[in-house]
Amino acid sequence: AVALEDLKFTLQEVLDTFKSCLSEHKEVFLEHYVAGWRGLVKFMNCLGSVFSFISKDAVNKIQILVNHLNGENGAHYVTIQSMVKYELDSQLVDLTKRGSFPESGCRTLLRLHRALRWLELFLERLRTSTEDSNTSVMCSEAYNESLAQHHAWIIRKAAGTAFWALPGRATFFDVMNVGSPEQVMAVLGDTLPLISEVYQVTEDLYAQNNILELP
Ligand code: 1Q0
Repeated sequence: AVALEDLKFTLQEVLDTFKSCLSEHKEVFLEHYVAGWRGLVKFMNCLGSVFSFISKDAVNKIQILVNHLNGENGAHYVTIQSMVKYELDSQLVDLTKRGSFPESGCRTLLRLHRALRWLELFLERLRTSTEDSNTSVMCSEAYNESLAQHHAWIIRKAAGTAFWALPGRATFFDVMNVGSPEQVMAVLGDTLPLISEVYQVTEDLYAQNNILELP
């Protein structure tokens, strides 16, 4: 049975999870990163079934990472930094074309990482929006500036169609469940810098290792 509390979602909790991602040495804990994504998916599921093709893919990728974490080599997957080092050193990553390692932690996390950039751009728009701002427009602008560049035409088409089904700003804020629009804005203002930091740390790590374009 699913407990009621599990269904109740608050934006604050999800954003707090991203807060706990970073260690004092700026390493990213995979467990918390994945938990953050779980929360986001829960939120997306509240928005309606048109988004289920998106949440299915996200859930699938989350599960791949959880399996690595719980697997016999789980100790190497504690942080994104240790994961990258381990998988590259042990040649567990397809670097140029898909082959033996379609479920490497590195390529799987890269997909979520790119989506995190979308989230950052979208939440930034939401934070600076006004009552008459259109969520579908904000969402597609954020998408076109980020994830879309990594997606085939058919996916872009499907995503674009789904965006038109997004609820309006007021509903969005209700579902977030943090209180008044002013409180939503405050929470966004507090946590966006943390999401940006997690994004940037990961981006730099991937750039240094030359793995930003993994197939
Ligand atoms: C609220 C609306 C959500 C819109 C999310 C935008 C993302 C659109 C992505 C559409 C494509 C999904 C279908 C699968 C694509 C895969 O081909 C692709 C590449 O993977 P692969 O294995 O084929 O190389 N996968 C991805 O790019 C990963 C996409 C993950 C998207 C996860 C989105 C999770 C969204 C959460 C909603 C949060 C709403 C934020 C509001 C504030 C709440 C804190």
